[in-house]
Amino acid sequence: MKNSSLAIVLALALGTPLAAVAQGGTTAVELTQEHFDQLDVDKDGQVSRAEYQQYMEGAFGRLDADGNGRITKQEAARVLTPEQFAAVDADGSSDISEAEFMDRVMRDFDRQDRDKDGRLAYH
Ligand SMILES: [Ca+2]
Ligand SMILES: [Ca+2]
Ligand SMILES: [Ca+2]
Repeated sequence: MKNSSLAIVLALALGTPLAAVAQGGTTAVELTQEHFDQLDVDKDGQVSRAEYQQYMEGAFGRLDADGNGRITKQEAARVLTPEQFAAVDADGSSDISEAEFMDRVMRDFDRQDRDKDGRLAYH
């Protein structure tokens, strides 16, 4: 599954699988207004890097059910396919550290931020 990184992020952040989005071979995974509203904490119509980072740190905490600082396959099973899990587990240790998680999601932010102004705007 290529270019599914935003789907991974959203699945992790929102705690819901986005299997439907990944169907049909499309790579155009878009934030819905609902997703966007959850990320846009100060409701200025844009998701800043800080808002995104804060949200993702919270998402990591929610997924790390036993609070040991690592997301295991079991903890992620609800939201990630094995392929998505492997993509985030950069060092192949079979669990996702907070560093691996944040590295992945912040890279996704930068990729989505096409005009590089540090914000994502809903369109
Ligand atoms: Ca905002
Ligand atoms: Ca854990
Ligand atoms: Ca790892």
